[in-house]
Amino acid sequence: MKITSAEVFVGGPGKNYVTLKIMTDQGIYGLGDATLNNRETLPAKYLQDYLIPCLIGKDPRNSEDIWNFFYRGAYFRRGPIAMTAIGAIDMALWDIKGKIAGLPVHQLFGGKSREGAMVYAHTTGGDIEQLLDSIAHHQEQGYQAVRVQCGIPGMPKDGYGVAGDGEDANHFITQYGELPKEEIWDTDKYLRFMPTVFEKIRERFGNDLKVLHDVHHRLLPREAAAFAKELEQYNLYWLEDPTPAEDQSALKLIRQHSTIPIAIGEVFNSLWDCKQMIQDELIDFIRISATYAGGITHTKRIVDLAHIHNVRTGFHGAPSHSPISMAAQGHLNAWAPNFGIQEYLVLGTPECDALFPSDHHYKNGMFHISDAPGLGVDFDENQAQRYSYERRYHPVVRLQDGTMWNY
Ligand code: KDG
Ligand code: MG
Repeated sequence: MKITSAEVFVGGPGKNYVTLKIMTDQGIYGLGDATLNNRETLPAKYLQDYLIPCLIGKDPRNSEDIWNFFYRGAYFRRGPIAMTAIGAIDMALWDIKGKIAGLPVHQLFGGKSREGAMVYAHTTGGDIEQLLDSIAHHQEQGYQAVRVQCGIPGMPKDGYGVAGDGEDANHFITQYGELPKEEIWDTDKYLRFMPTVFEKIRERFGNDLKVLHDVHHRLLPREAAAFAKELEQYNLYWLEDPTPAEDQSALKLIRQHSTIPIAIGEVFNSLWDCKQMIQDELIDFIRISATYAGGITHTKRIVDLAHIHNVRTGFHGAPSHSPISMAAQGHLNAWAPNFGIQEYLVLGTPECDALFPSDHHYKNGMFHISDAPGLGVDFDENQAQRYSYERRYHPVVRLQDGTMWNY
């Protein structure tokens, strides 16, 4: 069996999905996702200019060797662009493998450990009342777990994770401006206000609701340690990215002062970015994604290491991941003995479903993976003709005096 060609498509309904299609001489094809949010053309170009020419003529069943050919074979290896591009190839090869076997991909690495995978949604409010309404609305839709982000009094209301009036909670992730929007951040106001939000949530919803919160890399280690200690009483499911992810030693200070579960890793691209924090058991949930961390082969390797160190999965699932990588993660979630939770924002607009037909579905707070062979997601090239690339940026963050801060 040989790979005969591969093509990259960029575009989608309101998003710049980067979709790879690998064709074989036996008519079977595989699909992968290389959507590096707000830098989408770069993995597309990396695939087209460097990786696809080497793929032609290779046996697609040798996914491990092909992964290492691209990883070890690149002298300047790792980084988000390369790992996202390699990841798309890897997903497509697992898709082909499953289709050859006539089996859904999770069967190829051990079958199902559970029927449905618990997911969490994003809830948001410009103030506490709006946030409580948003949580109640998601509970009605069956969610048992919600991420909560709230506007902070005295700070502009459109900060990270907070939808403006009448905006969808998912809007902020992908619908950014044509040039970076500037947000203002005030650590003291945030630290004073957020505990009151969790107090109100527990008063209104009790202790069963799983409550998650994303600090989005904004705090210094000492601030994060004090915040984590103060929040312990509200029994959070996790505190995400309390400090910038590249400083792994910062987590030690948080661990010394608090038992709050820590989730980190959505910006990581390889095992080497998180190996130390997993082995030292400085985190409770690993947030990598199949999209940004080299596809199924490499993500599974991270999950296996995490398993022996009591770290559970909590894969990144912002709406910038296409249904292809959400399916790749869905198969890992169905199998992983150390599954924790999956971030999932219902992507299912009619346009998105038409572009990526599949039988995977959300029901009552759970994601259910279908038994279709391979990844179980298709790609309609006729629909794809409707879309093209539109440049978008993440916002940037400044302190009130103008100093640049972490987005
Ligand atoms: O591309 C960046 C977004 O995916 C990120 O800001 C979303 O932090 C995020 C999350 O937890 O979903
Ligand atoms: Mg996050």
